Formats: sequence, structure tokens, C-alpha cells
Amino acid sequence: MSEADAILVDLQAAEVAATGALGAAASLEDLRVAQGEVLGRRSPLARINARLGALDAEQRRRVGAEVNAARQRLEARAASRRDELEAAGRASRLEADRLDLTEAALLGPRAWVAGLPDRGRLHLVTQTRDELEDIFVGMGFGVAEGPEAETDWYNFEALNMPPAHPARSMWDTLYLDLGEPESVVLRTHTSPVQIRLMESQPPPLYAVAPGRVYRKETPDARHLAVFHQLEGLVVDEGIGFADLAGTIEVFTGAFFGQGVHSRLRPSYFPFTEPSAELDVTCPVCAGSGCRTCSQAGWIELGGAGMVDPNVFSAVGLDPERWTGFAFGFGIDRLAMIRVGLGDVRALTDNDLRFLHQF
Ligand code: 2NL
Repeated sequence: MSEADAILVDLQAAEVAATGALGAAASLEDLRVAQGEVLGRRSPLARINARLGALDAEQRRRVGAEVNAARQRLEARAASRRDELEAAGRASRLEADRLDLTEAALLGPRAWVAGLPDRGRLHLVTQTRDELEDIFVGMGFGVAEGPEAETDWYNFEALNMPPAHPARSMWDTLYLDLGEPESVVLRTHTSPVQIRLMESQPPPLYAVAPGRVYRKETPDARHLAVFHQLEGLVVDEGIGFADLAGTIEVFTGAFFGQGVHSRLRPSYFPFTEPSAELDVTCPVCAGSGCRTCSQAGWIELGGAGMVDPNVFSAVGLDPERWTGFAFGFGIDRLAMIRVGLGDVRALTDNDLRFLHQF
């Protein structure tokens, strides 16, 4: 065998051994040592290189090119092994730095029960109000607010109840000792917000008015003197009763779940004509009858109807051109039905053992 061929055989053996040594390096330090051994000045590769001097010019070029190619492959292997070891090092540092968030994950409604620090929360009625606003905003309604102390005109007269109208007795009204006797009230519903809206903005109007309302009432399991209402109002051209029924049905499914449905039952309010009571299938028993719905299968949520032409006239809108519907229900009552609460006074007792559940 010629010396050139002997060098090539030794080169191949040296490259196989060197590749193995680089791949076997288990740490960056191992790799640094192995790199010195297989590519350094005292390496088999360096000794092979020294033997090139004994070859003639033509063979030196040919075999020298093979040696250089082998060196480049080994340097590339050393670099790729370095990448592998660095990536493995990063992964194990990340694993070592991982934070145990088990306790933080327990924070939230159950934290207090578990004896962990509690961040606090919005009151159940506020959560319910926020959710109602979200649903109606999603249907294209705006949200309106207004004063809680109202004049007789906004709370009653503009709503088709002139002074001494018998329908006023539907609300046990709290009067404020301001100005003329019985001229300023704590609003008994949020309708005055809608009256102010119609006065201040031209139709089309699509708005809900959530807020606190007051009645001169002794609290019991089903009534509070201070509670919350959400009223809705639509004023546009060509609005009919079917628009009211459809809006209520979509709302019902969104708030209680798709299995719950609504119905409108003839009734009377001074500010709507025709007027309806608004019921939903019992969300607890799905209509088959249970304690929550007193075996009726239906639960009364509030009322609704087509805006009475006299209300449009009171705010200067032409009842021949504009039609609309309105509805109203109690936010506290909705919260009660949803969580299966038997006594509405739990919402105002401020007992943290109760409030912390929501
Ligand atoms: C109920 C009934 C209702 C309205 C509220 C309304 C407002 C305007 C004009 C006409 Cl500005 N109507 N609101 C209409 C029907 C019923 O509430 O039982 N609420 C708890």
C-alpha cells in the first residue's frame, strides 16, 4: 500500500474515532476537552497532517484536501454538539426555575373557603348587572344612567300618569322633602332614564338603563326597599310586538342558557299599550314544576310592552312616525333565580360567608 493510501486509511479511522468522542461529550467541559484531543496540535489528525510532507506535490494536494474535508466535518460536528448541549442546559435551567403556582391557582371564589388570602370580588348583584349589560351591548344596545332622585314629571307624569292617576298606587313611593310637596321622589323604576334619553337624543334609540330603585316597602323574603332594575327601550320606525318577543327570547337564552324560553302574558302598565307580564320557563326544573317555580313551570321576571303613544307625545316625538317597545325586570330577582336563593335579604345582609360564594 502506498503511503498516500495508508494516510487515507488512518484518516478514516481517526475521523470515526473523533466523531464518536465529540458525540459522547456529556457537558460543555467534556466537549472542550474532546475538541482539544481530536482537533488540537497533538491530535491524530495533526499527526496525519504531518505525514503529508512525505508525499509528492500531486498526492499532497489530493490527500491534503481529504484531511481538510475531514477536519471541517469534525469542526461542524463539534459545533452541532455544542448547540445540543446548550439547548439541553437551557431546558434544565427553565425546569429548575419553574414556579409552583398551585396556591395562586386556588385564589378566586374558593380561596376564602380554603383559608387562603382572598382578593375580594364584586357583589353578586354587580356581577349580574355587568353580565346583563354585556348581553344587551352584544345585541346592539347602549347603556344609559340617570339620577336616583327624580322629579314627579320624569318618574310619573311623562310615563302617562298625570297627578292623582290611580296607577300611581302600583308603586309605594318614597318622597324627598325638597321644593313643592311630593314634587321630588326617589325613582321607583329606571324609566325616567329612558325619558331623559328620548328628550336628549333623536331616534333610533336602542338602550338599557340599569340602576338602583326605591320603594316604600318593608323588606321580606321577596322584596327589598332598595333594589336594582334593568329597563330596555327601543324606538325606531316600524318596530312591532314581534321585535319585543324576539329580543326577550334571545336575551332569555343568553342569560339562563339555551334551554330556557320566554312568554308574554297580557297585563297592564300605564306607559305601554299593549302591556305584558314576562315569564321564563323555570331554569331550575326546565318547566316540569319544582319548589323554585311553586310547581308552575314558569317564573315571572318582569313586564314589557309597546311604548304608549302618550309617552312619545310627552317627550315631543311624533307617535305617528315612531314606534317602540320597552321592558323591565329586577336584577336582584334575576341573581336570586340563577343561584337558587330563597330569601332576597341575603343580598343585603353583608354576611361574607354568603357573599364569598360568588
Ligand atoms: C316591571 C315592568 C316595565 C317599562 C318597564 C317603559 C319605559 C318607558 C316607556 C315605556 Cl320610557 N315603558 N318601561 C315598560 C313595561 C314594563 O317594567 O315589572 N319591571 C320590574
